[in-house]
Amino acid sequence: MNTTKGRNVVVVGTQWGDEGKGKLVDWLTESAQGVVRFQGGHNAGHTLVINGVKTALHLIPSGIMRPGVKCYIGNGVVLSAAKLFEEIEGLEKAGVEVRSRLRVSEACPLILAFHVALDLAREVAREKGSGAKIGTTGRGIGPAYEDKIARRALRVQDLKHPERFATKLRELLDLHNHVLTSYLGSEAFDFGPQLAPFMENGRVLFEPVFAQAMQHAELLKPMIADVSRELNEANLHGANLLFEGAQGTLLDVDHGTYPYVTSSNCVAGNAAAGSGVGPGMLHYILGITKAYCTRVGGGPFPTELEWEKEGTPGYHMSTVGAEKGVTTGRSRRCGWFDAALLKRSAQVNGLSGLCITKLDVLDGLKELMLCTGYEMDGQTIDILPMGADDIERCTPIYEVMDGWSDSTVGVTQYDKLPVAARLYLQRIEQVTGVPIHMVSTSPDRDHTIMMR
Ligand code: 2SA
Ligand code: MG
Repeated sequence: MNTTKGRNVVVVGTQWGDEGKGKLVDWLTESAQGVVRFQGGHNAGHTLVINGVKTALHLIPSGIMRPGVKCYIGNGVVLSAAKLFEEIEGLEKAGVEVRSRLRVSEACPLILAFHVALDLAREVAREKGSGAKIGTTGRGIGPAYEDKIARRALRVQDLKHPERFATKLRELLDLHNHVLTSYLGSEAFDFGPQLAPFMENGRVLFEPVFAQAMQHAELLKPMIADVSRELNEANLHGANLLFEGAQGTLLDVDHGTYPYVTSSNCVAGNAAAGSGVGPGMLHYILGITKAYCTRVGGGPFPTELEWEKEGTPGYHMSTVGAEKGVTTGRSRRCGWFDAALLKRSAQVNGLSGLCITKLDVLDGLKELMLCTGYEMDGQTIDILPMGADDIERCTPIYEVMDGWSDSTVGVTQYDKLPVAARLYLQRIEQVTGVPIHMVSTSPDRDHTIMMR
């Protein structure tokens, strides 16, 4: 990878998230001066293990764990100020300096209490209706992006103008309280202790939302910035920037398994629009790819295995891989590696190279199945089709490969990997057409193989 001055890297998840982006971003930050989040919100969960100490980040870029690195929250992120300050305080308790190094775009749409209420109530309505929940993280992400696209969102910059904020908030509450009570039947809901201070009879109250936002405004003001301009100028002066994707390509609102997706564009191209830089500033696109597949939440998953039954390969992945959501604690579904899915991901992201993570989790499996295409409506296809309805009709076509019994945990040289592991990696490269540039062999940041 070229890490000369002013070269920027985008890190994206190529599957359904949780590919191990946090570790890689942190590791790559050694040669970066700025790390940028450009989409999603605190639905993300990035786990870092540094000197054996585990830290989970949701909203703040992973670069925060490296002293001196600047962190940016771009306009494409939906921001819960409440969660931001929770996270800042947690990091400060652990001795990490945050406030002087974090810049937040004034154009970020805000996530407020009613977005969370809408998210939770909609999921219940979906379950009662079609029975098919999206399985959202319940963080208000979708409703906040809806407000953005409908051009009525309250944004970070509105926090600086209390009267303007109050007027817009009243309008938003009129609309959303109507939806909550008349359409979603929110009076009958128990929204839990987190929302209790903000709600009465299924309606979200103006006063507590406004008061909390104004409190956060004071704390946030020193960090509010013209992130687009700062990134452009930093890069001009030779800074290397790292754009940190959240979730994964198959959760992208356009290219993913729609409608079982998140509400933002997770693909590499959005690093530009979601932070305010030109696409020419995205020099290298690294696709983080788990050596098998996982998915948390609902929606199709062609290579899914039975993962709750002891003794099965799926159970092995789930337990050895500790596959639990970092944000919600939900178990992740597990399955075989899907190279036809990765082909789609390679195209929509324009991947420069792959980083294969969690290879060590496959240690000890006798046989590995690699999906290279699907049977769909009597035809053979070699790339994941668009959207959940078509994907539901796909039956995977597998190649059987030998597993390996030696441990790969902590291996840092490619030629120290077992032969079968190298063949597995080579086959992934062949089918997807993307070179593997890195392999991660444990959550520890030093346990990484650089290929070239
Ligand atoms: P949402 O809340 O509207 O974004 O949910 C929509 C879908 O997107 C999925 N989603 C995720 N999938 C994997 N990882 C995510 N982050 C956390 C983690 C998730 C967690 O790192 O483990 O802890 O549960 C993430 N965020 C959103 C979600 O499951 C829905 O399928
Ligand atoms: Mg995650």
